Amino acid sequence: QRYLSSVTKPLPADVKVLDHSYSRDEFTNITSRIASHVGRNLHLQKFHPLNIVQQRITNYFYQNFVSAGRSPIFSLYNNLSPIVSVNQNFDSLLIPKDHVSRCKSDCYYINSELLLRAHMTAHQSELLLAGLNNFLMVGDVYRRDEIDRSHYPVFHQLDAVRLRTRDELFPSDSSLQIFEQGNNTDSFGGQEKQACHTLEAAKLMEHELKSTLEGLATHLFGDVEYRWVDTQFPFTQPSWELEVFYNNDWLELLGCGIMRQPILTNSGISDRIGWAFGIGLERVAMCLYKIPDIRLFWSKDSGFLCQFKTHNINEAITYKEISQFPQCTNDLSFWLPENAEFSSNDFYDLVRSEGGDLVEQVQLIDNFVHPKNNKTSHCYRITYRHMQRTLTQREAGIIHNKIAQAAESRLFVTLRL
Ligand code: FA5
Ligand code: MG
Repeated sequence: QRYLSSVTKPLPADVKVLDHSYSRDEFTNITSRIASHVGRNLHLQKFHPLNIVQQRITNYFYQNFVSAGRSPIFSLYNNLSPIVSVNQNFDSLLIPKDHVSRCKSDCYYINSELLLRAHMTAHQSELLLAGLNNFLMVGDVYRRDEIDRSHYPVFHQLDAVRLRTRDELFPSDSSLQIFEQGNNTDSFGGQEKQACHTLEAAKLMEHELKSTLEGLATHLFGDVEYRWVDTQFPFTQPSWELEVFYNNDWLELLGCGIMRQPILTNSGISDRIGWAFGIGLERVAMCLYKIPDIRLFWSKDSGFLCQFKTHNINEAITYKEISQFPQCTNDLSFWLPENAEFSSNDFYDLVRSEGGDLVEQVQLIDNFVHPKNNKTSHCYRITYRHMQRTLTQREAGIIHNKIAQAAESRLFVTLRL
């Protein structure tokens, strides 16, 4: 009896996510490891490859959809909380009560009412209800999955919605409508259009959607081969997937379709037809930058992150595999010489010659002028890593001291110890 109670430790009564406590119930399956990813916001982190990809996609929409006054008509929501209700993630999108995607085995539930969103589409209805007609949503999504080089339980999506009125679709022909009392178009395989839409409106929307997304694929990947694949989503009809042929393989880039009309009606919209899509950011970044492992996106390793430090988001970057051996980081602070020139580049050259290939990165992390004696202090963070074996902190320390001494004798700095 005593043994049993010590191994089956009672679970804490509450689930903690982002410093907030939620009550646990029979649906709870979120782990603290998964909860620790909430709030990392990789898509908002400057110079992160997912942030660069997000910017490239949003720029495409800003540039290609402008008002008469030439301002962008799409607005971007990239800070929506990933904690959503079952209603947001499923019900509002007409996902049937018995649909497999609701399973506990597929989602991270906080409890029977709340979960970590499984797709960005979870926010579609609330933004429609807020009155938006053209919007982009970006964020982290959570699905229970394996951890390997292409799967991770947390990834990022960008979703978009565009609504159109009759006058916008058919400005020069007042006889064309967007709605009709049609029968279900099962004669077209149920795929061609929803019963309430006219064929003209559905076809025009399909054309705008597809040409927009083909343009996006070209914007991201250049002159790429692509194909459209029919698919099904509970919230769009018809629905498609766009695949691109990249690095000798067909890659599913995104899912899209004409929004099911009851989603708009339920948000109080009766005079518009809409299209929507959702694209995975990791997929795009892994292809664009040849990143071999999806786990790398979560790396706090500067050897990964520094490769994306670019001020030109369209720069062609090819990721170079970093050593799997751990880094050692040491800081070096000194006062600059008062009677001699000093430039950071001199120091970088000195570090390269003293540290050789063991130095992965050098960053100036602090630069200040002492208010009383007017002397300038620099602090550099040096990251060491051996490419073939684990470098001990002691070995790194020896090189670090050599660098410090060389800086003192050759660059005339005064070490601050
Ligand atoms: C969806 O999530 C739909 N919400 C997309 C959508 C939005 C359709 C609006 C229609 C209208 P899906 O599960 O296929 O669909 O995911 C969409 C995209 O996310 C995929 O095309 C892919 O690029 C990416 N994705 C999906 N699963 C993963 C995964 N395990 N790892 C990385 N990326 C993924
Ligand atoms: Mg899919």
